[in-house]
Amino acid sequence: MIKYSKEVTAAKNQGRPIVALESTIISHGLPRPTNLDVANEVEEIVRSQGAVPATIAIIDGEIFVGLEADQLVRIANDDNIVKASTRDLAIICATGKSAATTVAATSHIANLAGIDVFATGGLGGVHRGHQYDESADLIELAKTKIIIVCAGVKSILDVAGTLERLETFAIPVLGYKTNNFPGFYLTDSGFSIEHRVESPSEIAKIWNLRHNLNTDDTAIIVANPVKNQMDLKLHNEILETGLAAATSAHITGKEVTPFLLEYFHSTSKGESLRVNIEIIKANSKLAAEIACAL
Ligand code: PSU
Ligand code: MN
Repeated sequence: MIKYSKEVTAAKNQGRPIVALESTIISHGLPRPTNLDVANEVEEIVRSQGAVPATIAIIDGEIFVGLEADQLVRIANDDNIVKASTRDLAIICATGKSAATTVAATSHIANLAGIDVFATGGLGGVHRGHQYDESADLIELAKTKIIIVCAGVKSILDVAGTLERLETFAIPVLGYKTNNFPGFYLTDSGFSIEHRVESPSEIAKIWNLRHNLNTDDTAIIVANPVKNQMDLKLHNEILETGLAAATSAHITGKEVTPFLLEYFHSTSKGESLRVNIEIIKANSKLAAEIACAL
């Protein structure tokens, strides 16, 4: 079912560390042409740490773990690339379509491919004011063994609600050198987290002990706060107008998150884009360090 890039095939044969990377951030999270540049730079960052990048996507009905250069270009530039969550995978494959994978779908495929570490920007979560709009990311992370490095959940979400759901699902959250849960664009979402880790080797130790204790059915979230956060006043203004714009435009379902991210990028005149890029680069570096530590 799964096809591997040349680089990932070699890494698997040699037992080298591999880091899974998500593709929805490329197709639906970042504007063109920056998206392709960032996708390439992120892969380079993983390599520079001694690990191998495996960007995951579906192309013409086939699942790829690791993309060749021309495939990455297609994910970044083709208008027909849809956003696929776990429930869409079999349908996209059966119909021969092409899709970028969300955190949920990427985690699922990475786990099938035997990859333990995954870097993304921000997780999906519970949406504000919509009781039943909860990202399938949470459901997938509740049943998939993977270490996911992110900058918390997007501040466009109901952060308190999302943290409660993570607790319900028994998904551990580790603050990387912090006790404050990060808010994607913001270093601190205003909510604290109990467990703090200081190094990739500490995370590797927890990963291994979880296995011994048979508490390893879920993902582990490593929350890595952005260093140079978005201007707080600008952030809060855009958040308020963006949520109102989404409601009045009747945006629903899987369009909500891309709509809000695009609203931030266009309204903040590059500021949210700068932060988003910093986040994904820092998370990929940390994920590569963790993969090496494992
Ligand atoms: N992080 C980013 N940009 C993104 C996303 C995460 O920096 O575009 C994507 C991920 O693919 C995540 C998805 O899984 O947003 C969540 O969408 P939803 O709320 O529809 O589940
Ligand atoms: Mn949703």
